[in-house]
Amino acid sequence: MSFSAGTVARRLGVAVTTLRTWHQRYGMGPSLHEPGHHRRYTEQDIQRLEEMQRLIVEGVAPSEAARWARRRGDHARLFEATAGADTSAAVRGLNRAALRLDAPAVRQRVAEAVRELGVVAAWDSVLRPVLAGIGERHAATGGLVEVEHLVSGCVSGVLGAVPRPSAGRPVRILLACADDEQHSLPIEALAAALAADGVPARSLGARVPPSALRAAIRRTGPSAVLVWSHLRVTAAPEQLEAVLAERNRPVVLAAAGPGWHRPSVPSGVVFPDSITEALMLLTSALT
Ligand code: B12
Repeated sequence: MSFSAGTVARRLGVAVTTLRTWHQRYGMGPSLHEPGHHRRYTEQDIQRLEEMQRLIVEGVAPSEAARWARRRGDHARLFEATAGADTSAAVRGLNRAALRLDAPAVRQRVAEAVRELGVVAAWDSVLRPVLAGIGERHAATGGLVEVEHLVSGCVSGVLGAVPRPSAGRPVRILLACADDEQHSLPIEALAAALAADGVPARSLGARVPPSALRAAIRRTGPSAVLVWSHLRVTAAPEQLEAVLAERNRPVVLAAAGPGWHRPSVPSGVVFPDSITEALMLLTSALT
């Protein structure tokens, strides 16, 4: 199936001239070319454009939105390739080791998943399901706190052991948990995934008071900052407002995690929903 510029413009609700601009300026044009005919858009081209449009609405600059939308397509293809792998055995194995409180086996299983799938796929298809399962059972029974603690420690250890890019390179990404927020594993996974892509990041870990976040921003001048909040109570929007008010504010400020109440968050902040989206958003600020 392929589509004309007119059809695509109608579907997106933009003018055909806007589509042309996106093509000429940002390389977001139709990819299907038959000799003697106008180029036509494929379904994939349209998805990229929709993604770009969504980001522009969120306040991302068009050039960055285009770059991100293109890379998202590449990541999606990569993800489909790894998603074919059956990870249910890895999830079951890790769960069993966790319930036995067998730390060496837990560490080994986590390390195996990271080695075989890479950080992002290991997080999304093995570690996250196991953690979420533990969380659900804890919510239902009040138990398993010991399992949660043991697994968290092992996952932290393995993610922290993913080799970091060599020292001496400028570090332009800053990751932090919100004030009083103890759920740091998602930003640990993110730091490890960035490292695996060769991108250094500075992580302040759990429970970062707003004054400390601002001090770190002043001293290191990051291009991109991500603040994680898992809980509603730790998601005070003032901590983001303070970052935006900095003279040297970052190009990208991301609020990640289910704690944030989006309508209360100041505009100019973006909301990545997944580790893949966070990776692309943060690295888009570096170019
Ligand atoms: C591990 C864990 C802990 C560890 C954290 C260790 C650490 N270093 O991170 C410890 C033991 C410290 C802990 C403490 C507490 N915890 Co806790 N914890 C968890 C657990 C099991 C996993 C957390 C995690 O890493 N989640 C990440 C993944 C696994 O979550 P997910 O839902 O799949 O993720 C979604 C998004 O967040 C997003 N996403 C996932 N990863 C990433 C990465 C990036 C970069 C991005 C952008 C998006 C993204 O995609 C998913 C789809 O939306 C969760 C269960 C859960 N479902 O999250 C409970 C959970 C978050 N904890 C909970 C609670 C209540 C607490 C405590 C208050 C308990 C207590 N009474 O002390 C304290 C909180 C203290 C505080 N002030 O922060 C509740 C929160 C309920 C709520 N919404 O209010 C949960 C949901 C468990 C439950 N069902 O009851 N916890």
